[in-house]
Amino acid sequence: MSSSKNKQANSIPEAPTDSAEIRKPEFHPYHHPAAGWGAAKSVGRVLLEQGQLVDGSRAIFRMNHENKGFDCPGCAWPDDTKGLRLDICENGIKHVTWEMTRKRVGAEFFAEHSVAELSQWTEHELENQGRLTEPMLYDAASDHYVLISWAEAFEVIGRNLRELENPDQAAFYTSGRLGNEATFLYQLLARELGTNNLPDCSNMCHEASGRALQAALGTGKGTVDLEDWEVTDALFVIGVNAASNAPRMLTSLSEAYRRGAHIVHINPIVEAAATRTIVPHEMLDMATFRSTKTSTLNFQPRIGGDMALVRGMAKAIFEMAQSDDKALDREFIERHTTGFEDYRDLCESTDWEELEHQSGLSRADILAAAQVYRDADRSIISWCLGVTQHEHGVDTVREITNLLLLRGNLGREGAGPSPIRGHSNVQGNRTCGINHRPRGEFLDRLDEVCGIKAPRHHGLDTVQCIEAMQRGEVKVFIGMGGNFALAAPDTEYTFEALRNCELTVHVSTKLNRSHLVHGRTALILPCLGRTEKDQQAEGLQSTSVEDSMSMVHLSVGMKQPASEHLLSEPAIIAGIAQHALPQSETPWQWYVDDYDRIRDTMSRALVGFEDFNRRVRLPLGFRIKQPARELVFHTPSGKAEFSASPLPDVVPASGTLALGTMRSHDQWNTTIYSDNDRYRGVKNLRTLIFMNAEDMAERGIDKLQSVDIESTARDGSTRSLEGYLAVPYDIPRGCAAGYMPEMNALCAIGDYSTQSDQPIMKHLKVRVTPARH
Ligand SMILES: Nc1nc2c(c(=O)[nH]1)N[C@H]1C(S)=C(S)[C@@H](COP(=O)(O)OP(=O)(O)OC[C@H]3O[C@@H](n4cnc5c(=O)[nH]c(N)nc54)[C@H](O)[C@@H]3O)O[C@H]1N2
Ligand SMILES: Nc1nc2c(c(=O)[nH]1)N[C@H]1C(S)=C(S)[C@@H](COP(=O)(O)OP(=O)(O)OC[C@H]3O[C@@H](n4cnc5c(=O)[nH]c(N)nc54)[C@H](O)[C@@H]3O)O[C@H]1N2
Ligand SMILES: [Mo]
Repeated sequence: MSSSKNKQANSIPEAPTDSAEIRKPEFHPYHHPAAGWGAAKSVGRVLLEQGQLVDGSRAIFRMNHENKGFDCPGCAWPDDTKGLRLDICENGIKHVTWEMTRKRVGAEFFAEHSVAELSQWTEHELENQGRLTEPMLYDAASDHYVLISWAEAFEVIGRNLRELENPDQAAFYTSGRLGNEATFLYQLLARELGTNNLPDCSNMCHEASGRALQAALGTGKGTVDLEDWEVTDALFVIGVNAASNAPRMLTSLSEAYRRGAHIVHINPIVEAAATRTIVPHEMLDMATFRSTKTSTLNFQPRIGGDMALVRGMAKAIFEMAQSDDKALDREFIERHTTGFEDYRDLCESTDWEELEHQSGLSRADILAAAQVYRDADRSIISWCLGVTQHEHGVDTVREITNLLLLRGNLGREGAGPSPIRGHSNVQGNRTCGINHRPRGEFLDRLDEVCGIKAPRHHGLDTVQCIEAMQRGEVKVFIGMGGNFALAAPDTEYTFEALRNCELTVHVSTKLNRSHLVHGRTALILPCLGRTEKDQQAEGLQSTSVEDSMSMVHLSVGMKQPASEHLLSEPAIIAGIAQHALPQSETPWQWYVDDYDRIRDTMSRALVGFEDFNRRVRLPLGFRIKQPARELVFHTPSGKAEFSASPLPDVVPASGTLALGTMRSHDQWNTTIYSDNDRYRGVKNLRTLIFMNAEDMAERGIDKLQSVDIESTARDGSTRSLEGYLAVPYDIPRGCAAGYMPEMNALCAIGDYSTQSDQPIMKHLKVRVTPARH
């Protein structure tokens, strides 16, 4: 359908435009432990580049500290519960420093550069200009963004929303770092207006986990916390690149290893966390280069092969149970579950050849994994995008839950499911109402507490929202953080969809692609970052966030704002609401004056937030209760439910490869810090494809040779990227990997999971050939 090279309007530039410095791509396999001096060096470089050597270092010491500092705006890994002095990591530091940069983007910058010109810049060049400082309006006549006052900006949005024929013509996107208080106001605004169109980054991330856990256990979240990680006997880590994407997990992995727990990594790629690490906060280890192992076993299934592996492990447990009456926890199964017999029959009737073929692992490997699971009294299974971004993501998470149920690994210390969430508050966003399919009870309570009449019909998720914009049915798009244009699948299609809007609004800290791919009217609204002081009428404010393990705690900014013109996210939402809903009885400004007032309302509207203002001020905050952890299951049967789904066929057809898109070590989603990927041994290169050496040889492709990649969608349409470099890598045959967001050009809009509606970002069907040009 499209070729995305040299078509600026509908694609993204691939190489820096401004520098003579196009450095030579390099690839040398990496053999050092994760974290340690390589990480320290990389942090130093970012601190220097952003002019933050002193302030940045000071801030780092205030990060993730018991309600006194700000929460790291990076990943959702929980904070150390023992008040660890330096609970930080390389990528968290890079992330914070990126926000705290001294560089600024104000009206003068936009006067100098037209949108057409900025469209030629790379993602790194755009974000690296620094913090946005003033509200800007797109001026079509000059093709420049021009200064606008906040009052006028709110009026533009208010007018556009008031003039819609119906509220479902607006969509309210959230990227998962919005604090809980702003989140609550944001969903209130959408629902008071009359729509549940609340697409969010979860739609591309852990939607599958939420749906599977809800169906199986009656809760959409994991049930374990960090203390469980500290006592478990076996940890299974499936489809997570922890060293890059949740680096503080390295501490937990190495501690687990030291006390003799088993750690099993399941990933087509042996990532850095699956080998050794220098524990990020142990300075002595840094000085002496002492590293700790973070793995006892590694299995490399084929892409999409996890469900077959997990089913194989269950089958092995059933086989063991014939002579070992401790292999199954029969009492637990009897008392707390339904559907056991069907699941057992299904496992028994699936033959080993099929399991080996679909998982890409030998029976001996599957048995070895099962043995670790059998020998552990308590097991935790954790997973991330390697499991969820597939057609059968929901089935796979349910299969993981089935395996846990077989040995009663639920509702007791050291055992249970542990999805690793992405953005720092993506889990809190859902808890506080960002959900395009809200439950009736949630809305009933919201209506009662807030005096509104929320719509009951479901709203649009990310993919549906793009399709609706493309058809002209959604006319106003508001992005509360994030970089929708690039994060979403099918770059060209998504660009067209956004350009089709009457109005696009982005509340952002940094300049990004979404500002350049805009609607007829477009606004950029700059906001405070998490590191900054948030001063309102009643004093300095704090916001709260919820981590991957359901701990809710306060985050307090400590830096002077990047500009005096910035508003907080709650203030921006309130400003929009007052203009969009002139008759509203919600006390928007009163809420913004003192966030305690928002929290008081939330404590009445949200289950689990009782006494919110007091509990959130406890030293470590509070944990939202997970009923499933107490073995209370809000499922139709009142029990934990086994599933019995057929195994999908994930084996690529001859000549094609299964391609997974992922992050490098030097990026935060669409934010690219550099073109290096240290742990994977890559320098100065992002337009690459990791391939098995034999798959390369078969196609006559040499190391770092230029190739073309063509994906084929379900509907038969094709998309392509040209001039990518092939990197021979330790990955199973038939599998390949490369970086998002560049490779989103290959993801067809219609290729989303029928189970979770998530775009299938980890299993693209591609053909790779030597480059034609
Ligand atoms: N520094 C940094 N931290 C981040 C982010 C970031 O961009 N940068 N992003 C944040 C966000 S929003 C999220 S959601 C998380 C994402 O965290 P991850 O899930 O680690 O993200 P990816 O980079 O997509 O890596 C996916 C991993 O799954 C593996 N994989 C691919 N396909 C399969 C498969 O079929 N089976 C298995 N078992 N594994 C597979 C890949 O080899 C890779 O190791 O990280 C969060 N943390
Ligand atoms: N192919 C492919 N595509 C993917 C994925 C994949 O694995 N493969 N992963 C998906 C996943 S898991 C996710 S979560 C999405 C990520 O999607 P998004 O969350 O939409 O994208 P980010 O890149 O995290 O957004 C970066 C922008 O956020 C803004 N920002 C930063 N801090 C703040 C703040 O404090 N407030 C506000 N208002 N704005 C701020 C900055 O302007 C910055 O440019 O991408 C998805 N896309
Ligand atoms: Mo994510």
